[in-house]
Amino acid sequence: SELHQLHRTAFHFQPSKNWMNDPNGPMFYRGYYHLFYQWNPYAAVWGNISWGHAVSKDLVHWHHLEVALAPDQWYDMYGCWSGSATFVNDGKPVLVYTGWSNVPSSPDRKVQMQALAMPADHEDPLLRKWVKAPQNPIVTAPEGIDSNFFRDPTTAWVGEDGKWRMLIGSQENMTGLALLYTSSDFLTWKRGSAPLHSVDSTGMWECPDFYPVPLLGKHGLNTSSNGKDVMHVLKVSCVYDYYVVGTYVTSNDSFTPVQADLDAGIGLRYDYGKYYASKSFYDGNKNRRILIGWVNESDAEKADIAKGWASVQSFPRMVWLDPHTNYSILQWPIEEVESLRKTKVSLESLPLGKEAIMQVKGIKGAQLEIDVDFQLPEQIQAEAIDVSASNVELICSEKGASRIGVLGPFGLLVLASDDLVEQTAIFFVIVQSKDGLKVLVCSDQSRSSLETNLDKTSYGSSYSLKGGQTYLNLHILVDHSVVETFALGGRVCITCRVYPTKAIDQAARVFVFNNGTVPVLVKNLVIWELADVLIDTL
Ligand code: DQQ
Repeated sequence: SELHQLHRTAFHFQPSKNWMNDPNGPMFYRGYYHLFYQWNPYAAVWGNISWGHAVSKDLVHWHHLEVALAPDQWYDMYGCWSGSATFVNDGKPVLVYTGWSNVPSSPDRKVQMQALAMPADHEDPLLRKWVKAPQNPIVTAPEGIDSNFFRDPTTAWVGEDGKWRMLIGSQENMTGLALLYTSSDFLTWKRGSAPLHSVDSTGMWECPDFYPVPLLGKHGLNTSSNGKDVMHVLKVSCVYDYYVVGTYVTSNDSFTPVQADLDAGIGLRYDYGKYYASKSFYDGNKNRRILIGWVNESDAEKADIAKGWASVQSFPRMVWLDPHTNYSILQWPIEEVESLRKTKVSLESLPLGKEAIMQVKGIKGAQLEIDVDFQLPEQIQAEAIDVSASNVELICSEKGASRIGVLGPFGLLVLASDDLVEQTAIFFVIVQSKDGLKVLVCSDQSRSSLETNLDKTSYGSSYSLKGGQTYLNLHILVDHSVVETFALGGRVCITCRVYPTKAIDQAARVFVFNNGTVPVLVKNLVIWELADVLIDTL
């Protein structure tokens, strides 16, 4: 229906139609960014998985190309699953992906194995045609590993000995595994003597990602970089995208998390909302590391079929190590978003007393970038609420945006109708937890749409309130049915999907509110309307 098409995004990447999931093989090559993605060319549900392909000069304006990999070989006949790009031999790109097939000897048993593809013509900057290696499959499941749990090869990197290394996601007796493989020629791969990392009871590790970040600075590093000023990030996807920062010693391929209690699969998350199977790449064009993640729908499958499409990719984010810790990363929308900015409104020093709510005038629509600083009062008064990683989401929903609190809830309502019956609330609450003062960051979707049959789960996370911290920042991208929140300078990210029926397009409004009894101040607020990005086909 027409309403459904209004939920299509304006500047988040989408295929022309049908189902999409994981981003695959992102890279910058000869002037173009390439994005591949898990795509069903024939329906708006998962299946027939091929690698869709698009290129861009700026990671914002995309052009669709023909399918790069289709399930047309015996070893990938049921699907070309996730994988990564690596530059080999003088910067020539190759793709390694997972083929889903069956074993010729027992046709009912599905298996996963890794396959290699090369550009038909690496002089073509668009890399339009890909050729699968005659040697495929290049890696099959080793002894003791279930071939149903053997997938999603990472970008490869070179170790001290000059050999290539890559990770493959797996599990053994519910222990999540990042299996290490080494090679001299990219065709023959040998299993390392131990996995690079594993964590008990975390289940299958899908889509591992492993990359270096500088100890200091925001710049990106080539995936093979290492040294004393370098830390490594390991991300795995198991229900959510979890990451852990550690030190990686290439001489013995040991990876040691700096904080054992924040280990992969149990600790920090890239995003506390809808965000999965993400992948990063080193952007040699702008010397930074970029992260892209799959943002699934929150509506029912039959709604996806009706609208003819499902899923978007997150807006590309830059990632770097938080200079205040050595165990967490920061994320921020890439600066290219600025090229989309149109009308701007801003305001300063707006006091918000108890139960204050105010519409931000002069701006409307469902395509916005918002930046706001809330100033905290000198005297912090906090409700006694004990928050932990396991209860924070529940607290965000039980203590939603409309409740009267003490210092918070205060924040923004986006995609709000004039009468406020529809609204998506992004807000803060200051709480006194057993382990100190915390800021709750919540994304409350409970009133986001009058439509039922949607998953309106609230999302959230918490962060320790530092002594001397005087303001709290929210940076938000709103794009019709996606709201991506970067809170506290990119320390906490939350992405959600919402499907308003009234607060659509030009009828969508923004409000600031404070439902705490303690007054807060909007120190400054800036909102830009963002332009459409037309994704064409080359
Ligand atoms: N999606 C792919 C798999 C991967 C999963 C299949 C993660 O390769 O493990 O479409 O979403």
